[in-house]
Amino acid sequence: PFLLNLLNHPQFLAGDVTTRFLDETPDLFRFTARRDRASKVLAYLAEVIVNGHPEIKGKAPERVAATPVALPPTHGADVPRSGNVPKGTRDRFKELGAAKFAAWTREQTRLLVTDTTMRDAHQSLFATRMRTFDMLAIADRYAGAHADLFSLEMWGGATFDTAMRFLKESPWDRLAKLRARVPNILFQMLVRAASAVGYTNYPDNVVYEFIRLSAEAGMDLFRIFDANNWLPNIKLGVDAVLKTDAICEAAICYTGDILDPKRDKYTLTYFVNLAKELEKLGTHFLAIKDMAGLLKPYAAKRLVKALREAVGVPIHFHTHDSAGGQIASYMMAAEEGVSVVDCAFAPMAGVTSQPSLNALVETARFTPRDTGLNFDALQETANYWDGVRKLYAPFETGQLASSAEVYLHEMPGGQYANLYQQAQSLGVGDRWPEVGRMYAAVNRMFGDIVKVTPTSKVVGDMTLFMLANNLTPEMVLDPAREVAFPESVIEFFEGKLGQPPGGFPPVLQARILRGRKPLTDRPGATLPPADFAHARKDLEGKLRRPPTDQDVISYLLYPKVFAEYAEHQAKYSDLSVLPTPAFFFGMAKGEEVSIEIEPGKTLIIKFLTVGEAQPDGRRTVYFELNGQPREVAVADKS
Ligand code: BTN
Ligand code: 3PY
Ligand code: ZN
Repeated sequence: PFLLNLLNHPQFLAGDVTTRFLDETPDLFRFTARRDRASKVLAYLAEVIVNGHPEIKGKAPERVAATPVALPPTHGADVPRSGNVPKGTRDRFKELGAAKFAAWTREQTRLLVTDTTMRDAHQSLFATRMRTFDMLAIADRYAGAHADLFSLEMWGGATFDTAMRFLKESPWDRLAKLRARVPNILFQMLVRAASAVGYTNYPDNVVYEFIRLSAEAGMDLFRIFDANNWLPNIKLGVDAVLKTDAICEAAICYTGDILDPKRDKYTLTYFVNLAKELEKLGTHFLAIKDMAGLLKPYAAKRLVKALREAVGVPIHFHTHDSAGGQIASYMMAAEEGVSVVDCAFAPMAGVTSQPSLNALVETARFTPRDTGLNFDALQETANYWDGVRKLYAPFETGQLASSAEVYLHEMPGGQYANLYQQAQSLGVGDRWPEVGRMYAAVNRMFGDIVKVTPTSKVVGDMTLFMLANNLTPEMVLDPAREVAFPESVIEFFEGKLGQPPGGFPPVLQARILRGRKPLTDRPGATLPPADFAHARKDLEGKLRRPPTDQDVISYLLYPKVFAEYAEHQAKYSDLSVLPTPAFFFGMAKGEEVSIEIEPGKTLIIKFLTVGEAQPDGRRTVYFELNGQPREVAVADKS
């Protein structure tokens, strides 16, 4: 094919060929690149057909593979493409700039709504496994039919890590592709302050560069929180956002119960004082980040009232519906002047996810805080998400209903499905009810901390460690017993995630550190700055191409995960273009998928059959690729 391309090239035919012709004429290689790309995709499909997807094994529901997700009937036709999209919040933000946009937000009477379906909802329901493919399929419709949403939370939190680690796709591509399709609605992301989108504090220059690149890639609003509500760390994240033109939304992480007179650590005063400090840092918005769904309706009323009086920035309320009552909290907050609330489309809402967007909109209808959002438009999009959710059944926890037990264990909604997966892989999945109780006991032992990534992961790790080793809190505290504490627990007590409110419980800390001195300063103040040039060089060798700035920061945040992801890319190419059933469950005999590998270039792949195992354990998988027979040999690992 290369020779044919060369012989038919107009420049070649015209005799206009220099020695640099091959270098300067990339068209010639395009055909080979495509053929190569097709072979890689076939190699992946053959592997999944013969051996299964490593995460799915035995959990592939037969029906799912055969059911394509239906797009809303009005998808496409009535949806204007770029150039002709209705104006949305992003247009307003671009026109006003961050500070004036925040002032505009605070003046609005209608209750504004953020849709978290593409980030927190799937993080909280099925371990952050939603693929870019299923987001892109509905993106045009968002631009066309949902331009009146306040924002889409579609990046950050666990999505960055999970995209590479499990889905083998680029989080940066997801952002770029969604941005191209949805130019009019504000995009927002969740950043764990000094931990960026990771589980440990990074050097300051990594946090600055990550936020700079995210803003450059099209992120509009950054929600910054620290897992200890620790001001020095929050300040770092806020400063990094304020260096860009993006919107800064610093968060107070809510925990405890301000209505309970017996709990005096996380009081109304504590939260109001923290909010005032955040406003002093220069944040444009304030988030109430109720990651576990503990802010009950009457507490929400008191808190929002007090915050409205204490700060001038608009308030954005985030909760999880784990116990089932959180729409009431949103309405109480709405009465007290909250500006924006976080919801997810109904099929992706409830239980450990956000409250239902469709329900919230109807609850507020014909009241002074009517959202003005259209019932039918929302319902059609909800129907789409209903189909998508079914594809991810293997990653669900099986928890079918809300549970008030969250008031006991206080586990963040975003951790639930992930901790469940971890419990399964450690062989304690069948003891899930015990996990909640042990989680609460670990929290008490740690001094009643704020539990949200990454501190929630520390509590989760300790919980699973104690369950797996049949340890009680008394046994852990018994000085006569040797306990090999998990690494994340040691780091937490070393102060590597910052300082929790009220400090560490001294006896447990001394026992864990065995005489070593903990950090009391901001970890970023002493961590040596990352060496970007060195990382770039290191990566160049691994990638065999010049790394982009995005590659470099991904590598600095997740050295191992990024390297493995890059290797997978090199072997199988970009798989985000595969429909989700094919990606996770392979294909059924006779099934055909069409894959757009680049705009206008489609591969039609039909899976025919698998041959008998050869003496060397290999099987041949038979496909048709654009009508031509193709065979792939795969080692059968069964
Ligand atoms: C949380 O723990 O609060 C949020 C969930 C994030 C879980 C991710 S999945 C990959 C990484 N490894 C873990 O053990 N947990 C995190
Ligand atoms: C995350 O950090 O991923 C969270 O969702 C915290 O709530
Ligand atoms: Zn959340």
